[in-house]
Amino acid sequence: KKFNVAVVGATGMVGRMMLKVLEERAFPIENLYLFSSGKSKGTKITFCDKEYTVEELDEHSFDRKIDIALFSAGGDVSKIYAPIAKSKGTVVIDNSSAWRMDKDVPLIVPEVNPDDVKWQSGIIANPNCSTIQSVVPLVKLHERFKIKRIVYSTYQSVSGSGVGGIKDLEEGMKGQSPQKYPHPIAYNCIPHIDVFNEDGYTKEEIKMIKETQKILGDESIRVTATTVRVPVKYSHSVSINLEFEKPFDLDEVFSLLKSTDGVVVVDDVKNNIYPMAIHAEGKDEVFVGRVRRDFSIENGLNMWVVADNIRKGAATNSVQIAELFL
Ligand code: 11C
Repeated sequence: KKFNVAVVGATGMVGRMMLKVLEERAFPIENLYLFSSGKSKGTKITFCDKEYTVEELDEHSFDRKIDIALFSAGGDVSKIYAPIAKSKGTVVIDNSSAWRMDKDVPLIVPEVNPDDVKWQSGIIANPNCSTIQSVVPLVKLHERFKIKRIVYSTYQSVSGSGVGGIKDLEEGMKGQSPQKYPHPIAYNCIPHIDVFNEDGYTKEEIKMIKETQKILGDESIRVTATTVRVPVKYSHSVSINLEFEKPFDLDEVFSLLKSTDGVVVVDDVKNNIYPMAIHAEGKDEVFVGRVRRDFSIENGLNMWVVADNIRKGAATNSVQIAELFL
C-alpha cells in the first residue's frame, strides 16, 4: 500500500528533515503535498529526484485525499489545522506541543508505546525532543525494576530553538549580541528553555515531567527536571538519575539497555568512550553511557543519554509513528 502524504511546515528545519527521513527510509508515498505559511509558498523542494512546489496552507488543503500529514509548523497552526485535516479523514502526526496532553490524543515513541496508535482518532502527538530520547532507554528498566523517581538534567543544543538559536551561537562566537535568547549562549549555559510558570519551572521542564508519565503510562512515577541550553549546535544530552522500586543488578541493566530497540550503549570509560553530541549528530539512535549505580540511595542508577534532537527528537520519531500504519 502507498500513502498520500503531506508535510506541513515543509520549509522549516524539522519539515525538511522529515522529508529527508521519509526519503532515506523509503516510506511508500503515492502523492506528496508540501505546505507552508504564505511567506514560504512557491519554494521548490526536491524529493526523490522530483521537484515539488510548496503551497500555502489553508482550510481547503485537506480536501484532496491525504492519508497522513506530518505537521511541524508550531502549536498555533496545529491547533487550527489538525482538526480540519482530521475531519477530512487525514491522520495528523503533530510535532508541536498543542495536542500532547489531550486525553484523546496518543503521545507516541515507537520503541516505547507503539500500541497506543490503536486508540488514535485522527491526531497523534510527537513528544518533545528531550522527552523522546529520555524515555527510550527507560522502557525496559521500568518494566523490570519499576521506576519510582526520575531526576532529569538536560544539556540542550541551540537547534532546539530553530535557526534563531543556531544564529545566536554562531554570531555570539564572533561577539554579536543575542537576538533569540535573553543572554549570550556563546561560552555560556542558560538554565531557561521555553517560558517560566508561576511555580518557577519552565514549560520545557513541565513537558519532560508530564510527557514521561503519559508515554510510560504511569502517573505514579515522580519526575523532576532542570532544562539547560548549552552552546552545542545539534543533539541534546540528558543526565538521568533513576530510583527503582526493586533492587537491580548492573549487568542486567546493561543487557536490558543493549536489547532495547533504538538504544546504542556507548560505555567504555577506561578508553574515554561515552556518548557525545558531536557523535550523535546525524544519527537516529539514542546513545546511552556513563551507566553506574547511584550510591547515595537504595536502588539508584545514573546514566547519560544523547540523541540528535532534529532527527530522533523530531523528524525521525514522526516518520516512525507514520510507519506504524504500514
Ligand atoms: C528545545 N525542546 O530544545 C525544545 C524544542 O515542544 O516541541 C521543541 C519544543 C517542543 O528548545
